[in-house]
Amino acid sequence: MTKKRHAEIAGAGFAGLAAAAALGQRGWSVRVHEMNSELRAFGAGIFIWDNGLRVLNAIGAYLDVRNGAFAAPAYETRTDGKCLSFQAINGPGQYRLLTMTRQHLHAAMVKAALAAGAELVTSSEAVGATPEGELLLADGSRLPADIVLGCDGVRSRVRDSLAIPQERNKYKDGIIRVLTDRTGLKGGEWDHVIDFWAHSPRTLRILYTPSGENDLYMAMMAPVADTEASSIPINPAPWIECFPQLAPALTRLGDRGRYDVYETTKLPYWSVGRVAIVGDSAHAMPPTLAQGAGCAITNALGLAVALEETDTVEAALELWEKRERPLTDHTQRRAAEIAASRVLASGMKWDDEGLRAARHIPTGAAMPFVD
Ligand code: FAD
Ligand code: 3HM
Repeated sequence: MTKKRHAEIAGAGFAGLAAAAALGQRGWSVRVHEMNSELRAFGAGIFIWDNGLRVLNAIGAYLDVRNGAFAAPAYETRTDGKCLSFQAINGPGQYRLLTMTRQHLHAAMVKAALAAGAELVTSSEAVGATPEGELLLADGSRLPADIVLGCDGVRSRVRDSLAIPQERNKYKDGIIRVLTDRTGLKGGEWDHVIDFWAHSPRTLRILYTPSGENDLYMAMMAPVADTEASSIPINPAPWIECFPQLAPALTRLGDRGRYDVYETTKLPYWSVGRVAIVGDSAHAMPPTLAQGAGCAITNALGLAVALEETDTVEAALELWEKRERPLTDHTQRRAAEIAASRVLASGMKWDDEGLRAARHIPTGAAMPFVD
């Protein structure tokens, strides 16, 4: 009998959990280290397009995700009160896009990783890795593995310990993400995803997103320079002035929400020796195409498949990056152009440039959806 191959993974976010489930399904022993004391998601809501849904299906998380997520019948853009684009979604032959709370997605993925046999360890902080395949923890332990994955997010310690050069960009806008309830905003048009933009009296935007039976996610974009609108706790006055129809939700936000500036990280290569950098640690992108997690989980599954298809870890890493990277690079580049130009204010284009990742069938995820 051959010994099970072993993976040590830093980070129990979407990338780490997808990798853990996909490797566990393929007979690996897997341990995931999460620095936080609880397994939970941070942030508010999330959009998962068809490509991400296919990955969730492949790792056994799809039904748990679909039950409790929201399938809006339409996605609109309204700028200064005018409807600039309207797309029916989630019907037969249409784009599939589920919206949900991050906690809902995370819980389903934790369940899938555990079902695949992964061990999930909390309060376990990674501080680095060696190219030979050791994960280094803050408590001084060195854990040998056949492969180490740095799924530890945009500020990845694993990546930085390997001195991989990074290209980083920040943008002029940022986003307050907040979850509230849908009281008073249900039924008819209030079941649509609506991208509200205002150019006067100032430039602000609210991506209004029903995200479950009672959950409403709002991604509230404000320029970094607009200190009044970007402040936390949220100051409702400038927002209500631009979007009076959302006053019922805007007046009950209290001290919820956080403001993050868009940022991008790009690496010249995604692996060093036996260490792979997966997810935001490798390719953080602005959220404008809602594909950061979609690409992260696609690449996590793609890596597990490449490891199954090749004889050595080195060959798998080469195949993986060659196969998965072009689409991630494209998506990151396009998301960055959209962030810099604010072109979404003139309506979403629903074209191949923007939706290439959404249309893509990820490696290892071509099977029919479970129902
Ligand atoms: P993370 O989600 O950051 O997870 C990293 C995990 O590692 C965390 O659990 C963290 O606690 C843990 N960790 C960190 N450091 C260590 C360490 N040293 N040791 C151990 N554990 C560690 N994507 C979409 O697909 N759809 C969207 O709608 C969408 N909306 C977005 C909106 C905004 C405003 C932003 C900023 C991003 C959005 N994204 C979206 C992108 C998405 O959030 C990320 O791409 C995704 O979270 C990346 O997952 P990850 O697992 O790589 O990293
Ligand atoms: C889901 C999502 N999509 C787009 C943006 C954006 O353009 O900032 C933010 C989001 O949370």
